[in-house]
Amino acid sequence: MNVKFNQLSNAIRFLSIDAVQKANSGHPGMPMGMADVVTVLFKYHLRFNPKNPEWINRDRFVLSAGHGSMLLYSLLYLNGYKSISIEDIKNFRQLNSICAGHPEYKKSTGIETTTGPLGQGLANAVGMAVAEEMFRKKFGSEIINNKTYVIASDGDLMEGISHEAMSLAGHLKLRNLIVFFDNNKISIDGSTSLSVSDNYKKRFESYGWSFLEVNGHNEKQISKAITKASKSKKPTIISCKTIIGFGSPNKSGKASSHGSPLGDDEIALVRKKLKWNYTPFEVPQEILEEWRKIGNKGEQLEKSWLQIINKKNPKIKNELNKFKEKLDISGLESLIQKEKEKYFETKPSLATRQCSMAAIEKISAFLPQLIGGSADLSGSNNTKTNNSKIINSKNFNGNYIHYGVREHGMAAVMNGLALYGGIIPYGGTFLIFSDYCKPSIRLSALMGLKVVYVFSHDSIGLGEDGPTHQPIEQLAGLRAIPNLNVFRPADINETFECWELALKNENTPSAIALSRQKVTYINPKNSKENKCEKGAYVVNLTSHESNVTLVASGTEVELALKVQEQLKENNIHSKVVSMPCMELFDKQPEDYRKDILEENSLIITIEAGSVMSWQKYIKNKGANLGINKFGESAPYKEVYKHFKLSEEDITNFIQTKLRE
Ligand SMILES: Cc1ncc(C[n+]2csc(CCOP(=O)(O)OP(=O)(O)O)c2C)c(N)n1
Ligand SMILES: [Mg+2]
Repeated sequence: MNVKFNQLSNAIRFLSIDAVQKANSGHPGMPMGMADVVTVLFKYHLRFNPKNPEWINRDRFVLSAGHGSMLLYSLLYLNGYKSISIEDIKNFRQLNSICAGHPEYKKSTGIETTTGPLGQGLANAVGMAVAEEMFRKKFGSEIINNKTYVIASDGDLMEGISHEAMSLAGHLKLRNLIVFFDNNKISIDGSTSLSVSDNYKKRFESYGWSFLEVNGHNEKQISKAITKASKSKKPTIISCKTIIGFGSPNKSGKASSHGSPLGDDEIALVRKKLKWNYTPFEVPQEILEEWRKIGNKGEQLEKSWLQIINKKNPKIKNELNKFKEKLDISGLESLIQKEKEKYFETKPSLATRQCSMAAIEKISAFLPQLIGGSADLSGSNNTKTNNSKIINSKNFNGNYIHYGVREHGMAAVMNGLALYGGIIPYGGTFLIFSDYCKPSIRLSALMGLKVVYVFSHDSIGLGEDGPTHQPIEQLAGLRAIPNLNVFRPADINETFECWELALKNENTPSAIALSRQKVTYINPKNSKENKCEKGAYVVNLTSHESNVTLVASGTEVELALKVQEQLKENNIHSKVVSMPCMELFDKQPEDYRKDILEENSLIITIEAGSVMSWQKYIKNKGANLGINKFGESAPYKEVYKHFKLSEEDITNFIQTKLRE
């Protein structure tokens, strides 16, 4: 039997329909509508090798419209990826199935990123395309020349993040980025005419993209457009006019096919209409074989690529292999120790954002994989150092990206950079605007990516810019995200240590909160160990008999030390604990935690922000000192006084407490 094009695409349609029906939940409409487009892509254009999903020069395929996850799972199964069997597809949306409701990134599976929150995949793809440009520059275009393909839905393009990321992609002229817009004009509430009147052609052309339009069910048109896009010097969006739920007599073209099973009766009608006379989950041998032939081409593709490397530059293989492994950061510890020793002598008083710049400058000289940037606050976040070389559309041989005022885009692009491999991205903005990055930070954490968020201006200590810029609830909010380490170092010593930990943590992103205002050097002992590693440690105690424990983070550690002195003058002995990272502290064995926060001590926590994340640490009569309302615009010392966070206020508070 000669397998026809539509039999290949119908295999995707019916696997999707059947899996959604069996799970009794999911989204059949999108895979049914886009099956033809992806069949053309995989059959004729995509360079991938199911036997080696980690092939560095593979084309990336990002399903930004993650609700259509069955489209991706069907493709991976049909092409012969080991990660997904027919049994997995039958277990769609069940506990522990790789075929989760929305695609969840897992190395070596063919699932390139986690998608579902609309717009994220699209912006991740921009990061992947930037990474490709960088490595193409580094290794040459015969060795790195992969494309990044994305499927984006109406919803993806309505999201704000799509504007940020597409604009940046146009600015950087990412010519290997090709987006398929599933232009089915349907979203959940019904026709997109309810809510959007954008002229997509004009929108994308104004960003500096090529815009093409095809009938998304016409094999030749789709293929021609992809060929054209591949030759473009700009990123390309191919608007594919498709019918959601294609093939369903009663539900195609309607929102009702978007997110619910079609139902047995309707499925029977689709089978009839598309002439698919097979049982659920059955893919006839010839059709499966035809698909597998497509997948099997990948082995040869990778072999030919290896031959080019052998001919051109066999030594490069070692470097390319590194992409698959953990990044080599041996030597980081001794570098940081040396710096700490130096600062122990000079004991500089610097804002921790300046300390962070010193750390980045040192580390980036030694770790070229560190790729920085800022959302238009380079000078304030201190993310740009003397070692920073700007990346732009004419030169990708750099290590610093000016993301523009696009915090959300920046965060998602960083995820894409990390996903490509071989890069540790860091990017800065004010802590207050971590809220503008939040959905992507959450995905860094969910995917377990090594991404470092540099958040300066971390409290009311920024002063006159006032409550719009003074973070209150941001630290608590970040700490509430699972698998994110939130660091708030107290001086240069801690800042270097926190950077070291951020770079060592393989599967956990980090947010480093940094001060605008100066802090004094607090490290009493010249110790080789990384004191921040356990999340909290004792900085100073005035007596072993102390009955007050002051626990603080960042700039408030210095404040706690001053309070400690005043208490001592009043014959009250205390212990000051610096807690730069709650997440690491909470993971310590009970003995350590009890040693730091003794049961019968009066525990007072101090942080110039919401007390929410500190409440778990107080025992007995203890108290959480912080700020649970919006800040004030004034010189920062006055703002501290206003919120009763001056040393006098805190000392008085503790004395009163002790008398209770
Ligand atoms: C950020 C975000 N907001 C809302 C949703 C819920 N949601 C899932 S799909 C969708 C829109 C569906 O329309 P479209 O993107 O055009 O997909 P189609 O129905 O055409 O497949 C929405 C609102 C989401 N997944 N992510
Ligand atoms: Mg749609």
